[in-house]
Amino acid sequence: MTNHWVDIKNANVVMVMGGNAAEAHPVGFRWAMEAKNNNDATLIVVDPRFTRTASVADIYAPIRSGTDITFLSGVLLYLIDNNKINAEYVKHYTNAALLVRDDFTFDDGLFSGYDAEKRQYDKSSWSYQFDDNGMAKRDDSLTHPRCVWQLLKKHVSRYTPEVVENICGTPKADFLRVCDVLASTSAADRTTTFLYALGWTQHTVGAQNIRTMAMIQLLLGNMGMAGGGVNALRGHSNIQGLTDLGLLSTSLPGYLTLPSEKHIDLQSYLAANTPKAMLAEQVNYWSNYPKFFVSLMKAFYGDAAQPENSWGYDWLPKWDQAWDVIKYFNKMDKGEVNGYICQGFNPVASFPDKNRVVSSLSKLEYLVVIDPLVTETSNFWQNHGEMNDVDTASIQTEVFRLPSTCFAEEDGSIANSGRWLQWHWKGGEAPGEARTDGEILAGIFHRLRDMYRNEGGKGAEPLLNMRWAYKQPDHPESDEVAKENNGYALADLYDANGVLVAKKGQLLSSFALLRDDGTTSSSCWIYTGSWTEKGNQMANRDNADPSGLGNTLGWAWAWPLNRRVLYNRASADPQGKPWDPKRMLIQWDGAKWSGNDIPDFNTAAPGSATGPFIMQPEGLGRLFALDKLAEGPFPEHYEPMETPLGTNPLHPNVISSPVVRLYEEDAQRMGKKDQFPYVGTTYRLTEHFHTWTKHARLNAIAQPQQFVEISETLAKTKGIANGDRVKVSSRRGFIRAVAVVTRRLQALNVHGQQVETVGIPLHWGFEGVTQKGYLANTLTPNVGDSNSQTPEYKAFLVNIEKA
Ligand SMILES: Nc1nc2c(c(=O)[nH]1)N[C@H]1C(S)=C(S)[C@@H](COP(=O)(O)OP(=O)(O)OC[C@H]3O[C@@H](n4cnc5c(=O)[nH]c(N)nc54)[C@H](O)[C@@H]3O)O[C@H]1N2
Ligand SMILES: Nc1nc2c(c(=O)[nH]1)N[C@H]1C(S)=C(S)[C@@H](COP(=O)(O)OP(=O)(O)OC[C@H]3O[C@@H](n4cnc5c(=O)[nH]c(N)nc54)[C@H](O)[C@@H]3O)O[C@H]1N2
Ligand SMILES: [Mo]
Repeated sequence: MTNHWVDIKNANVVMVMGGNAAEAHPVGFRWAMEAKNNNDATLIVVDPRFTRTASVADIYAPIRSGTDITFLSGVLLYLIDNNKINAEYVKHYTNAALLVRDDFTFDDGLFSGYDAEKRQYDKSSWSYQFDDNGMAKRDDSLTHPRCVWQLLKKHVSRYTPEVVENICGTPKADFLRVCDVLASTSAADRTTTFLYALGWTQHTVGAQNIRTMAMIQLLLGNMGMAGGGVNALRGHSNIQGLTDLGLLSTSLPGYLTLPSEKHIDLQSYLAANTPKAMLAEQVNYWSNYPKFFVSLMKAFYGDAAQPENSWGYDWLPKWDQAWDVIKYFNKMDKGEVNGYICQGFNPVASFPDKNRVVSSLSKLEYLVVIDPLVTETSNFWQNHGEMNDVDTASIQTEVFRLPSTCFAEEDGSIANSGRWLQWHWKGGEAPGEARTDGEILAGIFHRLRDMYRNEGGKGAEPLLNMRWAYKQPDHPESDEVAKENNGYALADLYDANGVLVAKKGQLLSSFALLRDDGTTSSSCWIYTGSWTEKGNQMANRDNADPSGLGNTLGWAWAWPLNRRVLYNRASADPQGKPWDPKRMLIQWDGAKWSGNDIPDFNTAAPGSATGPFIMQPEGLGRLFALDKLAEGPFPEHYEPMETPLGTNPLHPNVISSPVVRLYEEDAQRMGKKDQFPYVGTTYRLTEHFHTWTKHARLNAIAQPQQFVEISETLAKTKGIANGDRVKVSSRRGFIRAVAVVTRRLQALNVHGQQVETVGIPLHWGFEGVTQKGYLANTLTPNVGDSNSQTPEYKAFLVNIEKA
């Protein structure tokens, strides 16, 4: 989230699209209700299903799964055509005025630079025009035919209300009503907050869904504002921490990039990742990249990281392409993987195309499962009839189960969606032989390191040189790791005026103190300030809220630097006056910014040329994304990989995303609408958490048995009655379940045909105390978004029959 949970109460419009917050975030959703009940906010839900969130909404609009870019581009067109934008904000805080290269084009579904063979773009034309000083050219009148504003207007001009209705199946009147309410927040003192989750991310165009919404927020002037922002409601309680700490295949902690094989040395790596300002007078905060990176290497390798060895740069792995789960299982299936360590992951239940996952695991020599529970993955080799039809005797994979504790059995911090790090304390001792994940990993680490020491082997340096300075080497404590994340002064540190700012050995109070000369360490720069010489800031529990905005700066600690609303400089106009005085976040006191939040790093006086989007080298919010996304600098509608239309009404030559992440083996497992005419979509229920709570009797009682949901019209066509057993099949397999016939799902009229949706909750499997069920992921396709590699769990093709 750019904002945070409590801040939702400040919104005038709460737009829930691409998520079902009442169901999946029932505690946080209270803040949406608070906005509705106490701030007179309008709650809008746009979802293929009439959900529990929709049941308390002021406006509900249906949409065909996988078509949100069309809907949101239609909103962009509406705002532009009706002049419902915050014009001053757009002009000064976005890149609307910047000129784009002449060779950037868009035609018949493709942007310039497409290479059909590689299924990739050469993105060099997706850039600005630069002057002799390397600064982007601009036209503040916004009339130049190559300025972002004019190109954007042209690009979205195709997304008329009629096109939205035709592609999304959203009735035109519903769409226009949503537009009208959103448009009301272009007023300087009104905001919309967008709450989204997997209904947007789990598509082959997931990242672009979110981006289109972010563009709306820029046009409305809602970024940086209390009650505004781009707010991902994250999934597992600490999944924000997962991305913060770089647990993605091409990331390092603090949103640094893991080197690729293109960057053969430290210099080329730093050059590629340290942006140069694209406009004069910008903060361009990523220009500090080398400080964050070198401090990370000092945390990893300690004294072994020295300038002579480029701080241990060669010890980091270098990627060729994203080594995500899609690629890994593809290699496993080809027999190219010997062993797999599965920690807190149940891929048989949660990864697409379950039958292929099981056959891939069968090709391993060994599988290690680190988990507090028995999972479908640790028992993948067992035959459970149709639910897991394997030939146990032929599977040679050796499975090791290492029971772990869960979060309630250890101290630690949890990062929530609002970037708050909240410390928690162990609630009880773990049962049986369970150990913490840290202990288990430490045990593996020491044994591996000893083997390398004694027997030698390739690529041992990272292990041999790793810093491991814990009091009990076999049992790192959470507080030790947390302080390592925060970071230390490794020498006395002086500022530019020669004043001592931190003594050797002290915890650092801010990432502004980090250096690229080896005198500081921090294993996650954005967490610097979370545990300082003043103590553990994450354990702060003062909920005083003097402004009434809910920023509670004394409660826990938010990265970066306890800032609650990112880019809060944009909450004031260029002259420094808050757009909405009632919701003032920061203001200029004549010498500095201060107010009800920790001011953004923009220290420039009002009226200066310094833009509020300090992480961008031009300081501006990007309506044109340059080369950041795989499909193009503007969003474009592409059909889901398995489309119920079989065409793209906008450009039949380019149906689905031209750059999807798809392996040939999986391409052969894609279905067509003639055999599988209905849209399948998977989702959650409040009563269960993934496949864990089917082990808990109370949850099993609340939702004991697997079901699927269909509309009354589909039920009639197929002769299915409420409560009948049905078989749902896709190109990849089938499941059986009970049919729930409901008016919550409706056929949508799309491009001259009726599109029906089959709703598939995902919580059942062959383990646990619920009734045994088929894994929903038996049906889903293994195809991913080309930016995030997230699989398309929300839109695929199925058939349904009475069993
Ligand atoms: N009780 C409970 N809570 C949970 C979880 C759980 O298992 N149980 N899981 C947690 C996790 S890990 C996560 S990531 C979050 C997920 O939170 P959510 O994303 O809110 O959950 P989902 O139920 O997967 O999907 C949300 C909605 O997206 C809609 N949808 C599907 N396709 C589209 C589309 O193309 N466009 C639009 N606009 N909507 C679409 C679906 O109909 C569904 O109502 O929930 C978390 N919270
Ligand atoms: N069809 C379909 N598939 C989906 C989704 C969907 O919407 N539709 N949603 C996707 C999403 S958003 C997510 S997040 C994934 C989740 O998929 P997974 O990452 O596989 O997550 P879980 O099943 O929630 O948890 C995995 C395991 O972690 C264990 N665990 C819990 N606490 C600890 C701990 O402290 N240490 C260790 N070592 N293990 C622990 C649990 O017991 C569980 O077995 O599923 C994805 N799969
Ligand atoms: Mo998730």
